[in-house]
Amino acid sequence: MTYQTIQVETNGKVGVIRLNRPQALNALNSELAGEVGEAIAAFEADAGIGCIVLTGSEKAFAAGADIKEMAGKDYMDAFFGNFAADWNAAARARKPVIAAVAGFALGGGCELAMQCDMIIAADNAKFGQPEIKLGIIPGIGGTQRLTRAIGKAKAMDMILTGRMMDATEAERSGLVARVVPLADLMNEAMKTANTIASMSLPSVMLAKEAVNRAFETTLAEGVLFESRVFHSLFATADQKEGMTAFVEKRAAKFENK
Ligand code: CO8
Repeated sequence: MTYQTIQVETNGKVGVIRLNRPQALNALNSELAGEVGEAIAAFEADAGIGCIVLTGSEKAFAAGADIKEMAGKDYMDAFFGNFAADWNAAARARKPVIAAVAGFALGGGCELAMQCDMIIAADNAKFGQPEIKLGIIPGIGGTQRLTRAIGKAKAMDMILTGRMMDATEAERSGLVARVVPLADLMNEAMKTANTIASMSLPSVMLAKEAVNRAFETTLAEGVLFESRVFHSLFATADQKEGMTAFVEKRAAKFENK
C-alpha cells in the first residue's frame, strides 16, 4: 500500500505509523485521517503484529486538525458531513497502540495521542488544546479524554485558555506514561512495543479492553467484567505455557492461542 501522508513499516511484531506532512507540522487533514485508519486496520488484520506505534517528526507529532482545510466549513458542512466522526481509528483499535510524541501535540494531535493506549513523550513534547483560540472546541474526544487523564481543574485550564503543557507537566499530571530524551524516543517506544508484542496477544487485547472498561462503567461492573475475562484466559494454551514456563524457569513462548 502506498500512502501520501504517512509512512508505514513493520519491525518484527511491531507496526509503525509515522505521520508525514512536514510542510504543515503533520496537521491532520482528511487524507491523513483516512490513511491512518487504513494503516491501523491493516495492522489489526495482520496476525503477525502485536503492537502498533504511532509517531510524528521530532518537531511535531501533529499540530492539530488542518486549519486551512476546515476554515471554510459552515455548520451544515460540519453537521451533515459528520465532520471528524470517523477520526477515531486509534481509539477503536483492539491491539495496543503507543503514541510516541515529540514536539507539538496540539488540538486534534493531542486528541489523537490520547486515543492511543499510552503516550511516551520526548522531553521536547508540548501538549495543548488550543481550539478555543480558533473559536471552536476539541472535536475528537479532547474534552472527555483530557479530563479523565488529568482531572477537571487542569483540563479546564488547558481547554479554556489554550495554553500548552510541557513534557514534565504532562508526566506529572498523568497525561503521559514516560518522558525520555528526544534522541531516545523511538528506541524507548519500540522497546516498550516489543515487550508488549512478546506477550500473549489475547491476554494483551483483553487486558486493554478491561482497563478501558474502567472509563465506561461502575467499579462493581468493571470488576465483574475483569473477573469474567480473567477466568476466560484459563481456557488459553498461552496461560498453560506462561505458567509452565515460570515453573520450569524458562522464557514463555506464546503462540497467541
Ligand atoms: N493546520 C494547518 N497548517 C498548520 C497547522 C494546522 N493546525 N499548524 C501548523 N501549520 C502550518 C503553518 O501554517 C505553516 O505553514 P506555512 O509555512 O505554509 O505558513 C507550517 O505549518 C509551519 O507552522 P508555523 O510557521 O506556524 O511554525 P511555528 O514553529 O512558528 O509554530 C505552532 C508552531 C505553534 C504549532 C503553530 O504552527 C500553531 O499554532 N499551529 C496551530 C495549532 C492549532 O491551533 N491546532 C489546533 C487546530 S484545531 C483542531 O485541532 C480541532 C480538532 C477537532 C477535531 C478535528 C479532527 C482532528
